[in-house]
Amino acid sequence: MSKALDGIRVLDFTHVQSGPTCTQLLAWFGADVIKVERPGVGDATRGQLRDKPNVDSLYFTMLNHNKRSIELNTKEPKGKKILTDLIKTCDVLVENFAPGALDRMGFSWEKIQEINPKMVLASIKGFGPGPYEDCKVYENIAQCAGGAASTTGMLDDLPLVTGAQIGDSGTGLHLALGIVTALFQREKSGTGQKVTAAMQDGVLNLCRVKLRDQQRLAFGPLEEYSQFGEGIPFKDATPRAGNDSGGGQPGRILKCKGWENDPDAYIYFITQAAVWGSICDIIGKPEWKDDDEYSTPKARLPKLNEIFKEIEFWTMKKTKFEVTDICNEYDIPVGPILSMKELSEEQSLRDTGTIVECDHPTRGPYLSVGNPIKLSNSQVEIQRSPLLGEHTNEVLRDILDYSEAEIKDIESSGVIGD
Ligand code: CAO
Repeated sequence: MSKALDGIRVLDFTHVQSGPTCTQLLAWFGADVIKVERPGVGDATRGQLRDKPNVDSLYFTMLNHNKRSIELNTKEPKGKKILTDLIKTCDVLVENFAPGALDRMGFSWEKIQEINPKMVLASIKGFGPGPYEDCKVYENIAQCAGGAASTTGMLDDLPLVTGAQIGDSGTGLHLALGIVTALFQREKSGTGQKVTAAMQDGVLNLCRVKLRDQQRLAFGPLEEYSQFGEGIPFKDATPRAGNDSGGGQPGRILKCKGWENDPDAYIYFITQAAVWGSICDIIGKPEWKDDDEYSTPKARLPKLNEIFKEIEFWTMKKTKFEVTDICNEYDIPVGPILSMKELSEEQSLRDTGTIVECDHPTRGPYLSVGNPIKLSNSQVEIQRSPLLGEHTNEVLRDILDYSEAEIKDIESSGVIGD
């Protein structure tokens, strides 16, 4: 079966998480992704958070599937010549260096266009143009600068960062969409273009509903926030909403059987208006159905603490899976809090390829998250990440058509490592 991005070649100058997420997606869709790494060093994540000595870390292996790796010192003249030849043969160059690094290397956007006018240059930076454009940025900085941290956590506690990598992987996803869109436009225009995704912008895009709430504040309190029912006044910025549901249907995280010992024995329970009657029946409060104090969503808003307490009396007597089964029967939207252990053992995720087991020559078998985006005509086979420089010779020989003599000469120069 052909793959969606068959025939697209990507020069992957990415490292750490944000850029590699993007190029991994392109590789899963069939692009030939060639990762360029510093000789002898490679992507810093190869050696970070290692669980086993002297093998590529899970950090690296889980972000660099289906890619080829070449070692190349792109600051040396011979390395620059090879990079120039690679730019000529590639469709996309993706990078997430610190601001200015590509220019310092001698490969400005103008220079890249001169070498290959069809090239799409895609970059992730922490910030777009403005006061912070020169700053280096990691995940949690982006979460803080993009509005996620100020709106996450409990009202009376510190701002919180989330475990979801919305700054890195989120921005990688944004960039991937920009790249395929630029490739689509190239079909008509014949030329490439520059695609940029700033991590602050990506996080803010994912926090869109919080900017919605910021504007609503001018017109009165946010009635679906718990603090409204608790009589706590709102200030002038969108507050932290704890585990309140983001939409107009109030929800909370409630204890389930075993919560005293199991940190994940909880359920997310949404009191969707459409199924309010069923909720009253299953929790043993049928009288609430016809009581004006409880029967309408508006009447319930100031009483959410009391209502969720009653629901929790019921959920605490059942496991999170029992609550899920019962509620699903009545179309009540609930979600068990699933631990990483439970997710890693979930058969249905294995069946769809969302969780995959890979083998690796030096580390052995490991679990990874496969492609979460499914295309019916572009099946993905998840391949292990490459060893450092595993494909250097193959790329020089088969893609750049260098002769054996040229390759020997390059080898002796040191620009592709030992
Ligand atoms: N050959 C020769 N030199 C190379 C090379 C190669 N193959 N690959 C990289 N380099 C050089 C770069 O050119 C740069 O050199 P200069 O500093 O002299 O210009 C140097 O290596 C370091 O690159 P860097 O500044 O990008 O890396 P860093 O570790 O200092 O910073 C990071 C890392 C992530 C903070 C920074 O790259 C950044 O802000 N990136 C943009 C935002 C981003 O993607 N952040 C997400 C990271 S995941 O949390």
